[in-house]
Amino acid sequence: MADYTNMWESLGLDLKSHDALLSVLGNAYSDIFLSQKNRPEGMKYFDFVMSEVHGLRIQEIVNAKEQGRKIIGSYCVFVPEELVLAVDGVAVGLCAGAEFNFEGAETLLPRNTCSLIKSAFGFKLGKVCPYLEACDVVVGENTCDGKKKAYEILGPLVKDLYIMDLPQTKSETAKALLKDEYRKFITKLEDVSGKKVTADSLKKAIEIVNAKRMAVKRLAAIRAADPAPISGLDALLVNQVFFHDDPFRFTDSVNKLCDELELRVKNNSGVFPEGTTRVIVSGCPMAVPNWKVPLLIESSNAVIVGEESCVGERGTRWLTEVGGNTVEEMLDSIVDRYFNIDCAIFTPNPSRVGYVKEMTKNLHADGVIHYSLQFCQPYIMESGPVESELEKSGIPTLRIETDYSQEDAGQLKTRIEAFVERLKKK
Ligand code: BJ8
Repeated sequence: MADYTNMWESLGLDLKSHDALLSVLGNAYSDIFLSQKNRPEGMKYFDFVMSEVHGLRIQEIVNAKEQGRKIIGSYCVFVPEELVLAVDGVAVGLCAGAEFNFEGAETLLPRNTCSLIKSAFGFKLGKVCPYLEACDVVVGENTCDGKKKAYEILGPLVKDLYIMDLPQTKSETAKALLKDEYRKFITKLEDVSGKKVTADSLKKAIEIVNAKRMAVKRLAAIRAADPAPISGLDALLVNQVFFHDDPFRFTDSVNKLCDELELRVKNNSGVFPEGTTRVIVSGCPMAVPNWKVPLLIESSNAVIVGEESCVGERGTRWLTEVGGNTVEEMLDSIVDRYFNIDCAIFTPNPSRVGYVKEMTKNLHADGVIHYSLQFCQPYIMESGPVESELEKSGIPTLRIETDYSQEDAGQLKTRIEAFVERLKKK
């Protein structure tokens, strides 16, 4: 990586802590990803992205800022990238997946807060996230209670925190609320950028984001093959990079990867032997660099063939209809698209378990591992009913609850291995 010290300094990063973080990350990446056997050639692009995730990509974002484009950060897949692109903004995902500076985070947050929220605060207080520091606006969405209340504390720490309210049910009134919130968000984006959302700019933005989603949907479908042409770890990485990369380059790279994988499928070649136990992971999102559980699964003689998660199919499986001619009509399509998202903050939320079943069938999975972060009430609460419903349908399910530390890795590995054994005997 080139020397980006001046850029990091100008963003206000704490260089010493940032160096320490990058070195831990770099080592973890080599150990976890580069040591995998028979990886697709197309993963080289993603290796490069990861090696430059705080370098070249940030340089591009800083250049975009200098050209007057606004950088809009968010923590949730309910914040429509289409609207950001429609004012020529740059959308970046800010969810944090590493245990960094939790002591600092716990000076502001209760200890019993999920790791994802603590990590976001740890990164902010430790000044190590160049994405967050480059943001002109950070969008905080009212989803779970943890995030909702944490944004009240985050507000004074960032330049411009914009709160987006979100519904918690799937009623018609709830849908109207979502539309109203997206309308207000358009006004906010127009104010900060000085640009108008037009029918033309919105249509183009919808097409860009749809193309990105179609590429990852294509990748998701290829994973139905046995032998698995790509590891779950690599596929997760692609889904994580989705939130950071330039959309055009990302789409192009995923499609190239898919061309290669389709060829692998044709030649019956894969990363794990044919007949390897196949699992779906369902639950809380795994933000980069949260690779702990997938690594444990894939080092226990199983392969992950799908993620029912916001960093996975829950975040990408719906496209936005491209039919309308006016901003209003297109906004309706955007609302229709986002209102489908079956996050556990909704009550009731039956479509989620229905989709896990569908994924299990389509991807020929042997079982489901339900992943919840400790203190994440929505997903932990939902995990019981999800497990019973899946087991009732003959789908073996393992529920795990964990955090970002490595303390429980041994215990989790034992449980995962026992579950994989159970699946083999099916
Ligand atoms: S749409 S899943 S990205 S809210 S893990 S912070 S839920 S306590 S992340 Fe999410 Fe949007 Fe829903 Fe998806 Fe709260 Fe749970 Fe923590 Fe979570």
